[in-house]
Amino acid sequence: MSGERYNPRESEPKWQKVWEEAQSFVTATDDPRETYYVLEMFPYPSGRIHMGHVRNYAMGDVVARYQRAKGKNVLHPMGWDAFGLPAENAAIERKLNPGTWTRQNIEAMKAQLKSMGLSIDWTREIATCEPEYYQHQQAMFIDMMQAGLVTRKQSKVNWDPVDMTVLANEQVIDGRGWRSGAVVEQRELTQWFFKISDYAEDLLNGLDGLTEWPEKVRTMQRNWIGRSEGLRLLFELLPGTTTSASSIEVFTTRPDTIFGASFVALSPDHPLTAELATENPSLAEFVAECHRQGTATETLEKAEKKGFDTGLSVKHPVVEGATLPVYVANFVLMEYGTGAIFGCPAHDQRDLDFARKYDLPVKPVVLPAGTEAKDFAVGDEAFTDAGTIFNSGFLDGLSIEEAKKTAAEFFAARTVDGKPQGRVEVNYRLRDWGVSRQRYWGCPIPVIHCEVCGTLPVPKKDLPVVLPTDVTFDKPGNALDHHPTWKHVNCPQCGAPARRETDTMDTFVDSSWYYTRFTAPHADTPTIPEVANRWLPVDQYIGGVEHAILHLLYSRYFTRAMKATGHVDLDEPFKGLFTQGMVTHETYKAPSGEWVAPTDVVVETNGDVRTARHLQSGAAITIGSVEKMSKSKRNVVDPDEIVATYGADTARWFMLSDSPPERDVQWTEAGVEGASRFQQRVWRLVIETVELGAQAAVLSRGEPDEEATALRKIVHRAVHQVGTDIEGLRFNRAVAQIYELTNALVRSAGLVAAAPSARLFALEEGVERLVQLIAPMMPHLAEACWELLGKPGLVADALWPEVDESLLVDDTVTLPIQVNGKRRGEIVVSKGLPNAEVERLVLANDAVVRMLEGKAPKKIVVVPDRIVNVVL
Ligand code: ANZ
Ligand code: ZN
Repeated sequence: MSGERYNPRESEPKWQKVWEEAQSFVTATDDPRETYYVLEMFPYPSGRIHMGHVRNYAMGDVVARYQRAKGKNVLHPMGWDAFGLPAENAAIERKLNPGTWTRQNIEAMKAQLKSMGLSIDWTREIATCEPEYYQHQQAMFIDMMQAGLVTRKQSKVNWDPVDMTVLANEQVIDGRGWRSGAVVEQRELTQWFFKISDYAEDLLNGLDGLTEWPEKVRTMQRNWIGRSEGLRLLFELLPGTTTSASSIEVFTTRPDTIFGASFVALSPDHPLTAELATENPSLAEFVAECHRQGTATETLEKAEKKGFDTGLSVKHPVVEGATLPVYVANFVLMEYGTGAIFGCPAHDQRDLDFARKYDLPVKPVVLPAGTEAKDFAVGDEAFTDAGTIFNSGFLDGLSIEEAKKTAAEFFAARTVDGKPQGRVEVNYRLRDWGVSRQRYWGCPIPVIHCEVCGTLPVPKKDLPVVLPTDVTFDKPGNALDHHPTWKHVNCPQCGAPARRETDTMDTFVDSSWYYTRFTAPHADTPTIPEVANRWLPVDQYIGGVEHAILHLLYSRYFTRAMKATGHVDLDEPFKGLFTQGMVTHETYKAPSGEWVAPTDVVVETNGDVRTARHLQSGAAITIGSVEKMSKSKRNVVDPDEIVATYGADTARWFMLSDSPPERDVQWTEAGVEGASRFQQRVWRLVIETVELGAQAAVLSRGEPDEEATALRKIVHRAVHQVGTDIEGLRFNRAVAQIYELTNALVRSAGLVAAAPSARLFALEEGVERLVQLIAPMMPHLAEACWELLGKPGLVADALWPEVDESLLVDDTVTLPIQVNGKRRGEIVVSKGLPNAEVERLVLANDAVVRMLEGKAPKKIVVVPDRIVNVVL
């Protein structure tokens, strides 16, 4: 038996079948035990899982299996983020319906996930593209409309004139559509919005309570919400200006710099700009040019600062008799503040670039500490740090913060047009969430437009609004819009012919509540509130940091919206958040400059030198840097191939072992092989233990000797440590503990043969614990070992081993023995052993006996728990 190798290819499918038949991971809601909800971000069904998925799900599965073993009622579901653009693109390329393509992919990926042996409750599987799911999203959309959480308004969008669709800011690259390459236009479209900005303050404050989130994610969310306290400030237009307004209101966060103001600038979309442009064709042309440039914040930041002098002037609010010119500037956004600013070039980089270009004054008003006013000048770089206000009349000598307050109070007390000149205002960078997409493959927005009655929600009894399947993609644009009949309906109120909304929802809506649906996936309402409340918040959410902002913020908002509409009773959906690092791999390049896949490369190591050649042609290959696995660099390893070669347990183990989970992990052949060898090592240890047990069956198990107790201490400490490390998500440290434990057990297996009656028990106990410790990580191997050990039931159902606390305390000390001041040996004794006992042991020590040569020592000095001195 000991020659037998563990064969994952046979073992893994076998145990997967056993778990499935026993319904081991099906979760019941009425189970009275404490709940634990662990969730990995659900995948987009692209067709195949990648190594990033393997890492993500391996981590989640360790947590799920561990918490089950700790006696919790664990919810660990899986689903599919199944709507979105790639399906439509595939449909166009392959002439397949997006639904067919998506469902095929789901089947393929589900089989792959199953081959990983994940402890998932598949009875709760959901796919966001199925009416069973999205009908509830439609119902909640209607609830949100009725609760005033949804609005419909005009907004500027990036419009791709070739693909005939709206593009997200990220899809506009250098002013062109990412797929079509067409120059993107700005269009005003009427769109649906969730009023997330109403929750800006609440979403910001809620972050303080999310103590189990990475600090960096909380910071990213804070910055995204972007709270700033500022002042709305009125600038009077000079008397005689023939515009409908007599003043311009700006928003500023730096009223302390008002004495340094040198111009006022309006957004190209400001109403006053529009008014002036009707009379001024060159201004109209400038505005059109700004629109072509795009509104993506990033584009704006990189773009050259450009302005148009309107010829208007305003009074300087504090410098008597001075005036400031009014420009229209491409970097002023209409959606922020008031859509107008005052520029202080000395202390704002954009303003400085602008001032240099249009030759406007640059007057410094903040003096850096330790600088003389006469020595301070601003060159090409604005001074934006702290300092003392100068050149500023009544603000001179104040700090920035003091000056902000003083200026705000000053302007609040003055009036312009009968209104206070300044009003303190809090602003947020967070915009309302536009959810309309002119796309087929998404959740239809459940609304009907009637010329008489206006825009009405679809009556709930008529839900779901199902996507038609007989669509064609031969024309660019929205296939729903092109469908001959789908959009033609009768008005639910007056019965007249009306038009169905053909926009679908942003796929981020789908992923904003799926974790709630998992708690009652088959309910005929969106949630069963008391069930959702019992499971939520998710105890541990695990996913990539790329979702740190949008997905998590939208989910936090949606939970609040669901609370406002009575679907759940909580604010924060995710109690613990963990963002895992990426999986990387070396890159390989052929002489032609093409990337070569790792499977086509043979790497040879000669001492410290590693060389590579092409597997088929033998051509020399350059070994490049280690990069995130990506198709473009071809440095990907296919999970299917790894599972076929090494088994899922090896892949899981390696993913968990090599680096801290929040860091990147480099996939290497050597690493996987090491993991595979470890698997065999555990298997051999179990076989050996069983054989020793069989040989010793006739022996009665005696009292454990020192050797046995030492081993038991190692075992119990490992059980304790692995548990704490898994709870702290330090999987690599848990793995390191297990390696150490295995080494200790392998060593002691050799010693057991010498004294089976005293030591076998400790070895058996240790090996059994080892099998339980590896079970969350290598569940198939663990089941096979459990069976071999003759344990009843499944290790997947076994409770986490109890730790004998008395074995955790280190209750022995090693005392050095000195004879006439020279170290001659040592003894291990229990802590606090009485001196007389210590003396007795010392006198029996071999080295001491030899040196005494039969005589009695002059003196023995025992320093308790420290050292023993023998004087001859
Ligand atoms: C004068 C000033 C002087 C400013 C100075 C800054 C530095 P945050 O902090 O990000 O909220 N601003 C206001 N509305 C704007 C808009 N619609 N588009 C572009 N820029 C706008 O930024 C607030 C600052 O950004 C405001 O404070 C304003 O410029 C500018 F030394 O006012 B400041
Ligand atoms: Zn009507």
